Amino acid sequence: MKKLLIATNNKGKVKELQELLKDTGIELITPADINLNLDVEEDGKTYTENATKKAIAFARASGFISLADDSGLEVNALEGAPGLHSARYHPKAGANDADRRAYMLENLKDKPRPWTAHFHATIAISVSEEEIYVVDGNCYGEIIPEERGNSGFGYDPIFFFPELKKTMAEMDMEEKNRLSHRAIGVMNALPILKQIFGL
Ligand code: ITT
Repeated sequence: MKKLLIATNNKGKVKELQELLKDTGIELITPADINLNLDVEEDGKTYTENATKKAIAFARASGFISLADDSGLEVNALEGAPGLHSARYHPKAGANDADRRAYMLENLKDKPRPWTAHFHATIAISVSEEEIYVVDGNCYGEIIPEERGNSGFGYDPIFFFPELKKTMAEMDMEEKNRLSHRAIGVMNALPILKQIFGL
């Protein structure tokens, strides 16, 4: 059976992608499964460039078909920031997810609410250096000034769905995996994966 490498070093993404792809009949492997330690410099100007670069680099290093995700949170009151730079959105090196959430709230505190925002995910699948597929997904909500919930990762505790009255961190994985940008991206990738893996 052909294998698919989940080409990310982000443990939160690994868990979600494993769950999203678990009933496809595709055998999933992670970088940890094959002792692959690869840090790809994300110097692209678009999500597509970064996702493609990561998928190709992991495919090249492992020999496996690879699926990468480049994602970010775009906040309208911050002119779309942090966007592509969401993983590095903090002036200090060594900052963690909680520091980045606090930094975002600090930057938003004088701006009028609601702080509307959306998550974006671009998924790239590299079969070879020439055969690359790219799809994406978005999900819409708003940033709230206090953290709620303990699930998920990254900006989930401050990303709120007004119609559901909960943050992404107040959802279990099953619910997040029905609504998230990544879930929609994977849904859009499924026909491509089916074709690649002959399912
Ligand atoms: P890889 O490049 O190894 O996949 P990364 O964390 O560096 O891991 P990105 O460059 O795509 O990945 O950065 C995306 C950042 O956007 C991520 O670190 C979070 O801060 C944020 N983010 C993306 N998806 C998210 C989600 O579902 N929930 C909360 N925050 C998310």
